[in-house]
Amino acid sequence: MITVLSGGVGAARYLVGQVRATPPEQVAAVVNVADDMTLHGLRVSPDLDTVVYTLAGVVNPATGWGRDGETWNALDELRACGLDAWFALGDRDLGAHLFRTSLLARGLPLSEITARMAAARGLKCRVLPVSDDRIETRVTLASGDRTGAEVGFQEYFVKLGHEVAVSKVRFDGIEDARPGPGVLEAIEEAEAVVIAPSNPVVSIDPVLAVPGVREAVAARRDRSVAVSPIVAGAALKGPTARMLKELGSEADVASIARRYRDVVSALVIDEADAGRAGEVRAAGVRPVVAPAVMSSPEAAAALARRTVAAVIPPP
Ligand code: FO1
Repeated sequence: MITVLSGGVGAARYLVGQVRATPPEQVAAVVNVADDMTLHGLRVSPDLDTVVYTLAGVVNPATGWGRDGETWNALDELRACGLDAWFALGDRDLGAHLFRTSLLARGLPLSEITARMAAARGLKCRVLPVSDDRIETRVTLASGDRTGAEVGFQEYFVKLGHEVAVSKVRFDGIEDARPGPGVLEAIEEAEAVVIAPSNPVVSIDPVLAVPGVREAVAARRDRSVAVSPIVAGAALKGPTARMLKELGSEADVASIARRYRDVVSALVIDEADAGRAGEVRAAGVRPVVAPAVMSSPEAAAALARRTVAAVIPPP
């Protein structure tokens, strides 16, 4: 089993490579749920949907989230009713949200619903929400006319276009959250645990912060490896580099190594960062230099092979 701790778009692209590099039945994605929210009465789970849609080959290729071939009639109707519909739920995507929300209302846990959605899409790998409990990322704004206000993650990310500075991130509900079914086992029994190239602050931290998860990964440190989401001082996607700096870290591979050193023994860094391998080593993490920009599924598969090989001893 190869277990991949995952956020949204970056992780989904890495997972496409992992299921090419490894039999998909032997891959488990443990996915962040702290970006989730309730909107128009619907339960939205962006990272779970991004992972499932991407692995199923039905994701919107232009955005990396949402469905391909999407139409927006329902959104247009909401706006026609006068609603400030800032979060774009497409007509096809709404189907998935109706399914998830109605089954949650019948008392099914998110893990069971996600397993059904993944199986219905023909996925052979496991997609495990890190928790069935509600965890909500809350962000304190540090610039603009709402400085000091705390908002939900999607309000910061989508409504405010992640253009405002942030001074604090916290995960509401995390202390009482329990790991979802199969999550700790997937970490304990894995041949390799991979931290995907996702935003460390808002995608990986809320996975590791679920009580028991960080400890389980740390116990497998020799078999755990991260893929740097930072290449040459910039994020592959989204506001990762800026968030790291705003919250007091550097946006470079050495800082990623320091952040993860208690849970991983190796860090995959891009060839562009080969010159900084010594700083990664000085942080107590083995650097592995490999092309880390996933420009195609083949490139993602090659990255997954190099990543897993970094912590699995040769036979
Ligand atoms: N991201 C945007 O930038 N704008 C949107 O309107 C938007 C809608 C949306 C709907 C469903 C979904 O699953 C994801 C959506 N996302 C949107 C992406 C989402 O905000 C991000 O993927 C994350 O939560 C960050 O990982």
